[in-house]
Amino acid sequence: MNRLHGVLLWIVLFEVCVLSNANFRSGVLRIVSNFTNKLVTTETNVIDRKYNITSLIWCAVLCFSNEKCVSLFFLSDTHVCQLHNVLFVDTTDADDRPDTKYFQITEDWCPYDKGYVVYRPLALCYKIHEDEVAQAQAKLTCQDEGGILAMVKDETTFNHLYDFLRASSTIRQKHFQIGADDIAVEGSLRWADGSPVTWTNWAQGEPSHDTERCTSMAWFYYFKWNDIPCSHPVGFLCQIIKP
Ligand SMILES: [Ca+2]
Repeated sequence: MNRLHGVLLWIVLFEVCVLSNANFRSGVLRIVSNFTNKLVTTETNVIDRKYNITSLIWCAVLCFSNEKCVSLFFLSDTHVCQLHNVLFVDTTDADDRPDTKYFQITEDWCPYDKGYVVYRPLALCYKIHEDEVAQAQAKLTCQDEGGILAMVKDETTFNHLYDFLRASSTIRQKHFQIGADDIAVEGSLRWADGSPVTWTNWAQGEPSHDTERCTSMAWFYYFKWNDIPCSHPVGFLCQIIKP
């Protein structure tokens, strides 16, 4: 893989045969170039680590074959393939490690070139916006990208977003708006797609005020929910559902 040195963005499209069920699926492997020669060594988000993997393509096949795999480190000198259930976004969480490359896997329906991350078990992809804006602007920004504010309709979705937000230092201590509000009818919380909110994950003592009609995942509540004023500028999460 030495020929890839110096390539800032390398995308390869290929068909992956999933040996367990013989289905063919198409996937995209995208280098996360700012992590070149860096390795995240914390074990928290490792879902598998394989040795004697001599090629990047084989490492990618292992990742595509594991539905929870979101990203991989490939150590080309020692032939180690390390799979993760999240995408890391902060290089300060990684150690220097020569001959290492980091890749995000994604699918062609997910606009990874705009910063979206696919999570196959939920058939959705999502994007963190760290810029802090009021809910109306957050909604517009998601719409401009072909998405909507993220809907956290069940515990499985929450757990994945929790893992993702907790995995990187720069986002671990920020609040993120999600797409639940009761702007239309006070006291009747609805998701961004208009469906009623049935599963909730409020932090203790929340929701706290009738005037707080939008919702954020609050870092100081370990990303459990806090009702907030809709005019309050906060980061936000967009999502795109698999067509
Ligand atoms: Ca509140």
